[in-house]
Parts: sequence; structure tokens; C-alpha cells
Amino acid sequence: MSSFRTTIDRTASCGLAGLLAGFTALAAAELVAGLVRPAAGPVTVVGGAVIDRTPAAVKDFAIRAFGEKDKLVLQLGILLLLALFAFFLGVLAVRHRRVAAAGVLVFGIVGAAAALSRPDSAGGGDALPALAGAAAGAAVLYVLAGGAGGAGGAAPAGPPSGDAGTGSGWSRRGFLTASAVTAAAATGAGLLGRVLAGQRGQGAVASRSGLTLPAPASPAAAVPSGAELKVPGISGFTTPNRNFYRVDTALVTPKVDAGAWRLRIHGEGVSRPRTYRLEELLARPLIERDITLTCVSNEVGGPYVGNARWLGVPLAGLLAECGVRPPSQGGKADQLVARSVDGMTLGSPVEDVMDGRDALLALGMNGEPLPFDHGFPVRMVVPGLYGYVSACKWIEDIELTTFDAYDPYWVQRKWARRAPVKTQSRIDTPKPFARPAAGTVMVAGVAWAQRRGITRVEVRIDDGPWQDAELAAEDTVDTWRQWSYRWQAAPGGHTIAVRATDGTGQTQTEQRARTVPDGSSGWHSVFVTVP
Ligand SMILES: Nc1nc2c(c(=O)[nH]1)N[C@H]1C(S)=C(S)[C@@H](COP(=O)(O)O)O[C@H]1N2
Ligand SMILES: [Mo]
Repeated sequence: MSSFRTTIDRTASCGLAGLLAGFTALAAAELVAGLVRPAAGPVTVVGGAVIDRTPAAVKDFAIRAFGEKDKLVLQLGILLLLALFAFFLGVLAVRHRRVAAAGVLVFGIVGAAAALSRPDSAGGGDALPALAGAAAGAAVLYVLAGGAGGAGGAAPAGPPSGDAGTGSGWSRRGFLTASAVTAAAATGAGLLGRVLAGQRGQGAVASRSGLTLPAPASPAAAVPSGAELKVPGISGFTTPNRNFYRVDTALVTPKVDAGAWRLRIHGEGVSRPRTYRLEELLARPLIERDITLTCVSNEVGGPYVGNARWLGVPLAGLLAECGVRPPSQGGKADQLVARSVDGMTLGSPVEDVMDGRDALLALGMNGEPLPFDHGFPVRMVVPGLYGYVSACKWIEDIELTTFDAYDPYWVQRKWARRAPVKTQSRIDTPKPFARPAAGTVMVAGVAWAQRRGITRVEVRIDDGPWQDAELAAEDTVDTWRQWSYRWQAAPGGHTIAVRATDGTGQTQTEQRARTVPDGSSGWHSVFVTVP
């Protein structure tokens, strides 16, 4: 009985030692990452490597199920798995202390490999946090498991002797003290790592608050007064930055120092390759435009669309200066590949970028420098193209190439090479399963078909006929358009559907398509009950 209890005790102690070893490994890795490169932190690189390898359908599921919390869920999942393995290694150390410690080192090697596999890997140094963390973790496991009275690497296999500790063990009090000291030291190291990482971003934060945006040489036309309907629950015409959707693969938002930022333009047919500094862009005539941005991962009725007032450098002029000609004028490169500081690549058709539309290297968003989450200091915005083929945030490199020669990040993951935005409409109000009172109910929402514009929106109640909604004034063909419909609601359950027609006369197809590979299609509908 006492032997049994001792075994349980020892197993629990070793499990605790395993957890502490895992925690120490993470904390030590954070500390080293804080010194070397915050983006090379252990959970960040493993999470990033998982994202890189996630099939399109799974990524889409994650976005659908967890929304913008998808990254948090991923990181918590990784931590949970690590904790389970660490506990398991601890239990293993009851009998096989060396094997268990070596197991911790294996994790370090996996972490290091993940770090080096990331597209933004800064070279061998990125392996350091995981390796150092694993070494610290292995040492903690080896020592604590020994203190917990584990069999020890050299001890003969066989049932434990039944004594509390096999001679190598410490007193219970000694073990608990050592554990507490380890936990405290690891916590300190981890926090210090975070502080160091934060300090590295200080220069970038200062460079952003010190940046004053020049007035545009070509301001955006005032939004027509009739473009904004006063229906409660409808999406505002301009999406405030704090509410603007965010979709990217960055587990740590890149903090780029504007002073050190450079943009290189080079590649096929670039007769005058150049590198620009931010001041050079700011000194050029800037244009300001309202443009609606849409994510290809937006489901029918989904939230990944927003409209902002962007300030930036016309991209076509900059490219022309570098000698780039679009394919229609004899240029050989048909694909523009934008690369970000975090290694993301996005490919846009050169023809689209240079066809006269307001393709921008944006510096400002709704009257302020780009927020860090939205690409500070510079990002691309191309009206009419989904974000993943155009809207590179934290951009640092533009390479002219061909669609034949290179597949960017998402295309390597089964998404379409070319992806113009599909015509879509969304019911913002009433919400699904709302219970509006009988009588007049305002049905309202937004519709978008960037480059083509929206010319008609229709609403259908149950199996009734399609009825014209009232359109708000159009701002430009590149912005979404609000609409509303006055519905005389009778008691009962009702399905409200919407469809839009774009400037080319095409009405949205009823055909449901998934987001992969080139954007969802189908009519948005909501079911409501009128009590
Ligand atoms: N560097 C970088 N840029 C990126 C992405 C990314 O993952 N990394 N995601 C793209 C996608 S899929 C979209 S829809 C838009 C979203 O821009 P937002 O987050 O500012 O709304 O950014 C694009 N630019
Ligand atoms: Mo996207």
C-alpha cells in the first residue's frame, strides 16, 4: 500500500517535473527570441509552420469556426499539446530519466526545424531559441526527475524499491522547493524575453507616431450625402480602422521601423531597378481614394470586407518609372509579386495594376498612418482584386515575373492564380434569427462589385417575387453600395434573400461556391421570425 502510494507520488512528481521542464523550455526560448528575433519565438514559429502547411480547406474551416480568433486557438492548441507531451515525458522519466531528457531535446530540434522552414526565417539564428529552450528544459527534467526519486538513467529497471526516493531522491520539501524555484526562474526569463521583444518594437512605434501624412495632391471626392443610409444595423459606409477586418498569417504583427524601411522594385523587364525610402514616397504626389477591400475567404454573408479611405502613391506611375510596361504594351512580365517583411508573397496581374485603376502603395488609412495590423508603413491596395492577390501588407519588395515562372504563397496552397472580386451582397439587418415586430421592417445591407459597380439590388421574401431595393448613392465603382428595402412583415417565419447586379449587367449567380479556390458565390439569406 505504501509502495503503491509512493509510486503514485513519484509519478505525479515526475509529471510535474515534465510540465516544469516544458514551461522552462518555452520561457528560455522566449528569452533567447527576445534577444535574437521576437518572430523566432517557439510558439510563433511552430504556429507559423503549421499555418504554412495547413491545406486551404482546413485554413478556411479555421477562419469559419474561429474567425479572427483563429490564431489564438492555434497557439492555445500548440501549448496544450506541448503540455501533454511534457507531462508524458515527465512520467517516462520515472523509469527512463535520460531517454525523457533526450525527448525534450527532440522537441527542440522540431522547433528549430520549424523556425528555419518559415518563409521569413532570418537564417541559422532563428534555430537558437528552440535549441536553447530545449537544452534548458532537458536539464530541468533530468535534475528534477532525479530529485523526485526517479529511477535514474543508470538505475536497473524493475519495480521501485518502495522507499520514498531511491537514494538519489530529495525530500518532498526539497523537491517542492526546487520546483518552485524553477517555476519562478522560468517565469522571470519568459517575462524578460517578452519585455525585450517589446522594446525592439519601440523604434517602429515611435516612427509611426512621428509620421505626419502629407495632404493628397488628388483628394478623394467627398462621399455623396446619399451614400450613407440611416438604417440602424447597416454597415457604415466607411469602416473605422479598429473595426476593419484583419486576415494574415502573422502570429506576431511585424513592427517595421519607417526610417529603416526600403522598397525594392526589380525583375523581368525592369530596365531601371530601384530601391525607395519612405521619405521618397511621401515626397511624391499622393492620391486619396475610397476603396473596398475583400478577402477571398469571405463566406456568403461573411464579415471579411471593409471600406476605407486610402492615401498612397499610384503604383502604375512608379512601375513605369522603373521601365515596366504592361503585357498589352509589349511587357514580358505578366505577374507582379509583392513580398512582405514576414516572407508572404502575393501575385497580381501586371495588366490590372497598370490599366488605369487606382492601384496604390498605401501609406494612410482613414486619415492616419497605416495601423501596424494593416501593414505599416506601406501596403498595396488594388481595387477589384481579392486581398490575397493584391493587398500585400508590410511590403518590402516588388518583383516583376510571369505567372508561369512563379506561384506565390496562396497559389502554392491551391488558391487561384487570378482572383477578381465576385459580385456580392449582404443583409446586415435584420440579423439571422432576429424577431422583428410585425409591420414595417427595414431590411438593409451592402453590395460590392469593385471595378464594375452595383446597379441594382433585389430582395425576395420567402418564395415571393424579387423586388427592387432602394440603392444609396454610389460613391465610386470601387466602393460598396448600401441598399435598403421596406418590408411589410406579417407574423410567421420568413426567409429574406438578396442579390445584386453589377455595372456589366451581370446578376449574382445563385450557384453556391465555396471560398476555395477563387471566392464564394451564392445569394445571402437570413431567416427571421415575426412574432
Ligand atoms: N504580409 C501579408 N500581407 C497580406 C496578407 C498576409 O497574410 N500577409 N493577407 C492578405 C489577405 S488574404 C487579405 S484579405 C488582406 C487583408 O488586409 P487587412 O488585414 O488589412 O484587412 O491582406 C493581404 N495581405
Ligand atoms: Mo484574404
